[in-house]
Order: sequence, then C-alpha cells, then structure tokens
Amino acid sequence: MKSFLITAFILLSGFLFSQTEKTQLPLIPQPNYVAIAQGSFTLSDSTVIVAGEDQFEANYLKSYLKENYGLELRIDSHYPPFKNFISLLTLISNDGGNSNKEFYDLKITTKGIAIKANANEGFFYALQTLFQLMPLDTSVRRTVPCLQIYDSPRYLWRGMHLDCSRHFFSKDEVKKYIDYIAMYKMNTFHWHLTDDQGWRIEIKKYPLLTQISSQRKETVIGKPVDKKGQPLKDVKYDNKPYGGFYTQDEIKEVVAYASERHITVVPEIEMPGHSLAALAAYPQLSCIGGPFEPRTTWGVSDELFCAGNDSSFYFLQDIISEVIDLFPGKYIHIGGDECPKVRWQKCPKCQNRIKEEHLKDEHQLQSYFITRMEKFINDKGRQIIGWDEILEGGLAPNATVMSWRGIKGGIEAAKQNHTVVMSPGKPCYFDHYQVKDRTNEPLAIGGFNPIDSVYNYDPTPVTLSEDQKKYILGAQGNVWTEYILDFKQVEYMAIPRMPALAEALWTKPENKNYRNFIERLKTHSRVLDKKHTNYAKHFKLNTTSK
Ligand code: TNX
Repeated sequence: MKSFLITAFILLSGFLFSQTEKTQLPLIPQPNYVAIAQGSFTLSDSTVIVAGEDQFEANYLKSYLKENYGLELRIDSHYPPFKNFISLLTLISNDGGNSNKEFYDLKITTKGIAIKANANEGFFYALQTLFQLMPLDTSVRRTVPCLQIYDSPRYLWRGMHLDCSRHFFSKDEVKKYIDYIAMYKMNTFHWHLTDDQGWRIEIKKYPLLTQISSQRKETVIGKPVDKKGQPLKDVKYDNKPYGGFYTQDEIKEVVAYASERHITVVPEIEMPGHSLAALAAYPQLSCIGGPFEPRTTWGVSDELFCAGNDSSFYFLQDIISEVIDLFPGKYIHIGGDECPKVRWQKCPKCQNRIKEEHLKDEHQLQSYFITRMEKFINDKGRQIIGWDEILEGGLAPNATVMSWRGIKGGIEAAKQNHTVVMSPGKPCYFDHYQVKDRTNEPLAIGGFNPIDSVYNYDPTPVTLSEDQKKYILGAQGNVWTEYILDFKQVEYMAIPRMPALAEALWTKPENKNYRNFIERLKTHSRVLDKKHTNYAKHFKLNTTSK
C-alpha cells in the first residue's frame, strides 16, 4: 500500500529524480528515494516547530538551529502547518506498532518542512538529513531545496566500535564519537571496556578493578613485533604510567546521551581471555595464581580466567550484574576472542572440570565457559554476543556471533540459525592503513582497508540461502587503539571510513555509487571542517585509494 502511494505521489507531483541531481545534495548516507522539486524554503525567526513540547527531537532541532544559525524558534503543538513551519507528525499505522521505526518521510515545499515518521528514530534521521542539507558556511545557509525523501535503512545493525582499553578516551570524547555515529544514521556503539592493557569501568563490588587494573606502569613505544609478526627483542618503553576509567555516573551519562540519539551501547567485558588487567588485581582467579600486572605491550597474553574455579564465574557474574544495570540494551558482548589454551591444558582444576563435565578438550571448555555465562545473562533477560571464536567447541544456544576473522564464522553461525554481525578485518578494521603509501601516515597496526573497499562492502554473503541471509543483522567498523594515541587520531582513522560504511549499511545497492559518494563527501567535508574534525583527506585528491 505504502509503495502504491509513493508511486502515485511521484506520478502526480511531477518531482524530478536523477543521479546528477542526487549529486547536488550532500547527503550521507544516500537516502533510498529522493525527488528534487522546483524552489526552496528559507528558515527565519518566525518559522514554527510544530511538535509536542516535550519531544526530544523537537528540542534537539530547536537547539541545533540556535547553536548553528542563531535562530530562536518556538515549539507549538497547536500551530496549523500551513506556512513557515517545520512539522514533526507521527504516522498513524494500523499494524499494531510493527511499522519500521527508522522510516522517515521528509517533504520540503516553499511553505515549510513536513516530517513524518512512525517513531522518534525516524524523526531523528529526518533531522540528520535536514542538517546535512543546510550548509554551515555560506550565505544561503538557512535555505533548503524543495524535495521529497522517503527513507529507511537496509540493515538493522549499523555499528561502530571503539577500544578504550589500549588507549583511554574521556567521556566527552566518547560523546563526540557518538555524535559522528548519529550524524551518519548508525545505531550501535560497541564500547570495548576491558582488555589485558587496562580495565575501564567502575565496578562497585570490586574496587581493585579501578585501583589496580585501570593503570599500567608504562607503555611500549612503537611496534613490539617485526614485519612477520615475530616479537622483537629490543623493545622500548616510555616509563610513563598510563590509566583511566569511567565512573558508573559517567557511563550512565554516555548511555543516556547515546540513547537520545537512538544509539544502543553494547558494552564489552572480555572473558575468558584478554583479561590480564583484571587478573592483576584478582590473581587468585587465574590458573597459575600470579603475580601479574596490566600488560604494557600489545599482543595476546597466555593468562586467562581459570575455568575450573567456580569463583571466576561468581566474579564475572557480579560484574555482569552491575553492567546490566548500567546498559539497558539487549546485548552484552562477552568477548571470547584469542583465548590461548596453554594454561588450561596444565591446570588441574581446569582438567578436572573437563572430566566432570564430560568435555572433549579445552575448546569445549571454552564453550562450557561461555554457555555458563550465557545462561546467567539470559536469565537476566539479555542476550550475549561474542567474537567468532565462540563457535569453537560449540556455540552457546542463543549467542549472536561477531565475525572478525573474515566472514567464515558469520557464515557458519547463520547456517546454525544464529544471528550475525559482520566485522571482517578486511574491510571493517579501521585501525588498518587507509592508503597504500604509508610515508605520511601515522603508525598503524598494518593491513590495508581503503575507503572504496569499505564503501563497496556488502555484509550479506552470497553463498547463504535466502532464509540464512536473514540472520545477518548488519556490520560494524572497529577502531582498535594499540597505535591510536589520542582522539584526533581516532577521528583520522575513523572518518571518512565511518560514513563509507554507514552508506554501505543504510543505502540499497541500486542506490549506491562510489564516485557519487566521493563527490558528496567533498561537499559534506565542509561540515567536518566546521567541527574541526581531523578526518583523513586523501579522498579529495582522487577517487581511488592508491
Ligand atoms: C584482534 S578483533 C583483536 C584485538 C586487536 C585487534 C587489532 C579481536 C576480537 N581481537 O584484540 O586489538 O586485532 O587489529
């Protein structure tokens, strides 16, 4: 019915639509239907926002216009939207609330701006589109072209990750990162909060996690491995203590900030591996008993939680209980990646567990570990997501898999009817280099993920059946920070690969075009300049990634 109405509307209204005209609109991600009409609308002091006064989106619009254009607009729920208005009207659906929450309908005529959506998500995305249409830096900046946009995303999970363990980013920097995620209509922020090199979340029951685990005594300088990945003998350290953590109040503030922007925060608490920082404070939960200190170099540690000791589970369950109270989203990320088995192989308690539980080997012990934690998390009404190693030894019954070692794990999980988030190293790791010539690039972990390969990424493997394809929720860009020392460098590595991925996940393949994207990005970069974003500018020189 909706598509019939849209077609009828296009035929009757005489709106024009062509690829060239799309180019003129600096929108990222490209909306799925755009028709440009004659004329324009100019916002003025007397423009009225027609919406409920307590609606977040109406107030968000009001403050954006004040901050960027000095306009002080009134919000009035009774003002009839005949002329000089921006209206936010909820579509009345008769499907019991099943309609797409992220859909929006944005119509600009010479009389005003009418936004319709099923839910606040749709209003929020319509406003992002509107903001991108309003240049921040020219004399015609309050004027927007007449047009009609109908839009909704291709994928449900449009994610960005940030590693705050290897290097720490303040609450305000994390909020800035969330602003970028919001601007590109992405909806998931994966917050990597714990790792070998630092524990970053306050847990009231275990104060040593912030007193000891959040601090490392120094940090390795440069790369601790050679070109082949072999450890170097001669590594240098900076002799500077490094640390930081988020208090629970700060976490709540970030989660609330994200939630207003319709972004779900997925916290990651690593287990059973990548946990040396936690074990430095609680060494009795390891297999060999310590002593340990938070890791000062990069790479993977052999130490991990002892799977034969019930106290490891009680400890992690206490932590997860506090985490669940702080993060209202459906998913808790339990890590599960890169978990060496050498300690478990030699540990009498772990071997005893293998015997008692009739497990075959240490891989099945890892599966036992994750399944036991999954049961606890499911009983609290939440779902686990983990890196693709959680497939080894058998997948926990309700787990979602984040596929990072290529797409194999994702394919395997979808075949087992488990939901999947694709995040293969190529092209989703934004800690890799973005251009071939590394001469002027900051030191990065390695690899090569140019913007065009990010843009052209399609997360749905062609080898899956139509039924299995439904398990692919979407994809995510990961920003690991071993070699990313400050937030300016986060911006450099993430942007513009983040908007490229945003378009890959939002826009239907038939509406995508790489050259067109680069042209839009060039215009859009004025917005980034205005924000003083330290984005990578290679795309301005050419449209290829050499
Ligand atoms: C692999 S991705 C890791 C991280 C590193 C990253 C560097 C994953 C699950 N584990 O611990 O930071 O590579 O690219």
